[in-house]
Amino acid sequence: LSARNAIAGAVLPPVVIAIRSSRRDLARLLTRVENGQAASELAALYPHTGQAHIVGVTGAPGTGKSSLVNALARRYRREGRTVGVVAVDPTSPFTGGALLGDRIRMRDLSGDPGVFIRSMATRGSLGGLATTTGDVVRMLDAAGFDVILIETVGAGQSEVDIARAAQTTLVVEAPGMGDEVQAIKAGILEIADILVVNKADRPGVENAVRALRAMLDLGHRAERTLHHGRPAKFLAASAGTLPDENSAWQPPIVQTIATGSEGIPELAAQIAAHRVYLLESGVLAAREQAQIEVEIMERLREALLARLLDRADPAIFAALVERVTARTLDPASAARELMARFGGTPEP
Ligand SMILES: Nc1nc2c(ncn2[C@@H]2O[C@H](COP(=O)(O)OP(=O)(O)OP(=O)(O)O)[C@@H](O)[C@H]2O)c(=O)[nH]1
Ligand SMILES: [Mg+2]
Repeated sequence: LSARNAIAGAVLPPVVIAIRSSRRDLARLLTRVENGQAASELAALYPHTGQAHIVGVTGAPGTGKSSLVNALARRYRREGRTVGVVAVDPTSPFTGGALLGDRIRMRDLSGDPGVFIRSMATRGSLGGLATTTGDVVRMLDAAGFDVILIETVGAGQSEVDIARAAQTTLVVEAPGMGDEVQAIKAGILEIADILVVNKADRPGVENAVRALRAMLDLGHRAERTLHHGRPAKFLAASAGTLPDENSAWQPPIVQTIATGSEGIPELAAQIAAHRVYLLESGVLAAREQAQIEVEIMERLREALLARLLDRADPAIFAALVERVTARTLDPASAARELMARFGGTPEP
């Protein structure tokens, strides 16, 4: 941290100095981020982000994500790298809702000034969980952590959205849980840069690895793009800039025993290799551009909707709902009418 402070010393905004020198300031600011009250601080620190390797860890409940995060964090610390952890799921050990054993394991990390653990306070936070998680990650990035690990329970679109904040995404499976099928359903194989078969000490590991390999061969990654939420007009602006990721990076399958730290060096090596690939191929820059486009669009959508609803007359809205319910008006026409009445003129 001090090295980075020295390099940019003269131009560091106060907020960056604060979060790099005081964990209490960092914690306090993160709470404000979660409450949607830190727009100016986020703006000030944004130029000082972009240094950390952001690693997402997702997978079905109980597959060993927290144990893996713990094992990886300890390994990075031994290498002298600092680690930020963001746990998004409320049942995660980091939130205290966990088994005692998990909390004891976390203790050796939480006393270490080179590790900062943050659990996301609530679902449905202002501006959406994915957006808030992204802002929390940015703040940890600006705070100077070398690696940021984001743990989420992989189940649906929101996890996919959160994974967009990550540069390298690990999808964690465990033998004998039927997770392979789960993964297809949720589409999370599509977001996997590295597949981890944890609990390799349990029976059925070979089957799990074989099933995953078969699925990878079937080309479940074909859909990996980030056009979600990008209108065609703007999509065209960056079309063709995304390299063909599927041919260039084949997601490795790494077997681990998180509780015994086995396979962790191999996993860390694959994570590092993916980082090198991202940088050298230009995929990192291309993905980031795509992510930024999506984020701006989403924030714009939110802002426009908020502005319109702010102006709209609740009585008129209620009347429209009634007409749609009575089948005298269709929903699209109702939305158009609201748009025509309240969305037309820009604010002075
Ligand atoms: N046998 C074995 N047990 C493991 C391994 N990794 C984790 N566990 C155990 O599996 C249980 C769940 O581990 P967690 O790390 O909490 O899993 P998680 O995916 O974070 O769980 P959620 O956050 O609740 O979804 C704990 O009891 C761990 O001790 C492993 O490699 N082998
Ligand atoms: Mg967990």
